[in-house]
Amino acid sequence: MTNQKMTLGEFIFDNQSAFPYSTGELSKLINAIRLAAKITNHEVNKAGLVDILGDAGNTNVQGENQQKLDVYANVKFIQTLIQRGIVCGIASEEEEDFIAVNSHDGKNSNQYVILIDPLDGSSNIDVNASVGTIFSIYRRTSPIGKPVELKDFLQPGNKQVAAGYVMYGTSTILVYSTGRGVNGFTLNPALGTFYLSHPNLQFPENGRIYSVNEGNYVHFAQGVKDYIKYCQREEENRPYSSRYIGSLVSDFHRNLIKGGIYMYPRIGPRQNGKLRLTYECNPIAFLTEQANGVATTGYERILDVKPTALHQREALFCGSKNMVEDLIHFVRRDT
Ligand code: AHM
Ligand code: MG
Repeated sequence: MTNQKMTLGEFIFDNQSAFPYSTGELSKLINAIRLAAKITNHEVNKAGLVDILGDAGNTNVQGENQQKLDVYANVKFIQTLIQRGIVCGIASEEEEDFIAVNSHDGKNSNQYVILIDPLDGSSNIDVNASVGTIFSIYRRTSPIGKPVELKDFLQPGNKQVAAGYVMYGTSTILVYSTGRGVNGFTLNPALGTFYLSHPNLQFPENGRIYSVNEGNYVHFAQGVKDYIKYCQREEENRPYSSRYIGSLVSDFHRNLIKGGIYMYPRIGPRQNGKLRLTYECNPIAFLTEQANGVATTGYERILDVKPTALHQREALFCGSKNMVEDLIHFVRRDT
C-alpha cells in the first residue's frame, strides 16, 4: 500500500506492530483522540450557522442547550477519553484542576496522562478562521494502582511520549508524533476517514515568515524588538513576510510547511507571555523538535522547563532552526 492511501487507523496499527511488546495503550489513546477530533470537527464546521440556529446559551431545535464551542470540545474530548478508559488522568486548559480517571477494571491500571487544549484560538470562530485542538501525552510517574497525582502532569516536556494537534481549517488535519518524526493526516469529510497526507513533516531550515502579535511590540524585551527589526530589514533574503492569524495551531502549521518562526514573547516585566507551558508550549515544542526545528523561551529549551503549576505561562519561540537561532542570538546579546 502506498503512503498516500494509508489511513490513520492503518498507520497506528503498523506503528504498534513495530513494537512487539507494546500494550497497545498508546495506540488506543491516539484512536480516542481521532474520534473526539471528528466529533469536534463536525460541530466546528457548523459554527457559521450559529446565527440561524441560535447562539450559545440558547436552546436549539432538538431542545438541547447549546454550548460555546470551546466548552463543547472540552466536554467531548474528556467524555471520549473517560469512556474508553485508556488514560489515568486528564488535564485541560478549560478545567481548573486535573481529573483522575480509573481504568475499567477499577484498579487504576492505566499508565498515560493527557493534557489538552480542547479548542485553542477560539476567538477565531466568530470570523470563520481556523482553530485547533492541542494534546500532550506522558507516562505517569506515580505508581500504577493508585490515583494519579499532580506531579504526573508537571513533568518537563522532554518526558512527553506523544503530542499533536488537530487543525479545523480549510481541511481538517491531525498532526502528531510519538517521538519518531511528525506525520499529518487529512480528514476526508465524506468518508469520515483521516488519510496520511503529510508523511515525515520537517521544518525547512530557513524560512521567510515571522509570526508575532506586533500590537504588543512596545512591551517586548529589546532583543526581541531588535530581531523583529532584523526581519524587516532589506538585506540578503529579507525582509521576511509577517503572517499572524492569532491561532497557534494555524500559525504553527503554516510555518511548519513553509518555513518560519512563531513568537509569543514575555510582555513586560510582569508576565511570562500568554501561552500555557503544559497545554500549548510543550506539545508544540515536542513537534517542533521532532520536525527538525528549535523551540525556546529565548533563554532555555522549552522541553527542559520544569512546570510548577498546571496553568503556568511561558514565552515561546519556535520554528525553522536558523531563524530561531538568529532570534536567540539577538535575545542573548541584549542580556
Ligand atoms: P487561548 O488558549 O485563550 O485560545 O489563547 C491562545 C491563543 C493562541 O492560539 C494564539 O497564538 C494566541 O492566543 C493569540 O494571542 P494574541 O491575541 O494575544 O495575539
Ligand atoms: Mg489555548
